[in-house]
This record gives sequence, structure tokens and C-alpha cells, in this order.
Amino acid sequence: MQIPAHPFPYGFDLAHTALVIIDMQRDFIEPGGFGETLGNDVSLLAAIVPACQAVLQAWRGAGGLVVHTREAHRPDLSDCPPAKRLRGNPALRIGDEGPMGRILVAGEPGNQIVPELAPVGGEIVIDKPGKGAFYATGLHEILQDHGISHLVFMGVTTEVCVQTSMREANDRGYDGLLLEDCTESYFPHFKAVTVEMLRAQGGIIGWTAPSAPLLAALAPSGR
Ligand code: C5J
Repeated sequence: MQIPAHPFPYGFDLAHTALVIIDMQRDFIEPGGFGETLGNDVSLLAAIVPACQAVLQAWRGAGGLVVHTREAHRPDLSDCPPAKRLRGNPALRIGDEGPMGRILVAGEPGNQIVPELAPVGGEIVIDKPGKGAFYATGLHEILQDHGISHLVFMGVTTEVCVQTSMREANDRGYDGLLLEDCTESYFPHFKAVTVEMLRAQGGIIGWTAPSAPLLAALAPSGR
């Protein structure tokens, strides 16, 4: 398959490509969660859920591999890099009790993926203690076991966990595509400049494209 993308068309073979959905968790997206408590307008992030849902459904329909990540730490925070806890809003740090349970702690209500995008049986779910999906997780080994060489990214936030994961993937030899309308930031100008940065200089980190051409390629008539 090949779809129009920036800086040039993105070619991929579905059998060797995974859809990677970064941190579409209640704590970042729903009112009353960590993101809102930090003073952010979460409606910006909630707005991409329908577009992500459409891609997820099409990807499942085409039989592609799906990976979900969650920014999640052990209850004793032994896997939490100290800087993550010490920087940020001192009134509400990782591990503190928030409106939807302990902030970014595995198993807490706010740590779950939003119901619209909830994983189904057979999909891979990675709990990651860093911003990147590869740091301190077995993701690279899992992808290698599945023969994956290409990754299509969606999720939040564009300039933090999505960008870090895409850069980590690029350094490990994966060809990454970011779906522009399926990612968002609390700071729209950060999203805009991240999208530009990733695809600059001939695709220095990877490709970007809207989801429409991917949906057309995944439709039974497009395959
Ligand atoms: C942040 C994330 N923004 N998932 N996490 O802290 O991007």
C-alpha cells in the first residue's frame, strides 16, 4: 500500500506494520483528570477521539496489529524517573491522589484508556514509565517477534509522548507515520511545529499524513 504523505508518499505492507496508539488515557483526555488539573483544556485532546476511533476500526477490520500504550507507573513508583515526579505541578505529582485515582499509577481509573478506544483481545498493551514507548518496555522485542518494520502513530500529546516514541522508533530502524488529525497537544502551536519538525529535511524522523488516505487504503475496496 502507498498513501500520499509528507515529505513523500508512505509505502507499507500491512502484515509488517503496527498501529501504535499513544496514551489515550482518561487522565489526559477526560474532564476531572490529571491534564485538566494541571490547567489544560482537555477538550482539545478529546476532539481527536472520533478520528482515532475510525482509524482503529479500519485497522482492526483489515487485520492489522494494534499496540496501545499507557503512561503508567508501579504503585511504589520504583519505575518512575525522579525528574518526572519532581518537575511539574507540585500540588499534584505522579503518584498523588487525584480526581480519578492516583496520578499515572497502573490500575487506577484515570490510568485506563478511554472507552471509545479500549483494547480488545489480542491487542498489545504496553505500560511505559517514560515518555517514549520503547524506554524500559519490551516493545522493540515484541515488534521484532511480529516482523514489524513500519509503525503508524496516533495519540497524545504530540510533542511529548508521541514525538519521543516516534524518535525512539526511528533510531531502532522503523519507518514511522504520524496521523496529523489523530494526535493533539494542549498547546496547538507545539503540535504544529512538532509535525513540521518530524517530517523536515527529507523525513528526518518520519512521515506525516491526514487519516483520510489511510482510511481509503484500508477500505476493502482500497486493499
Ligand atoms: C505527557 C504524554 N504529556 N502522554 N504525557 O506528559 O504525552
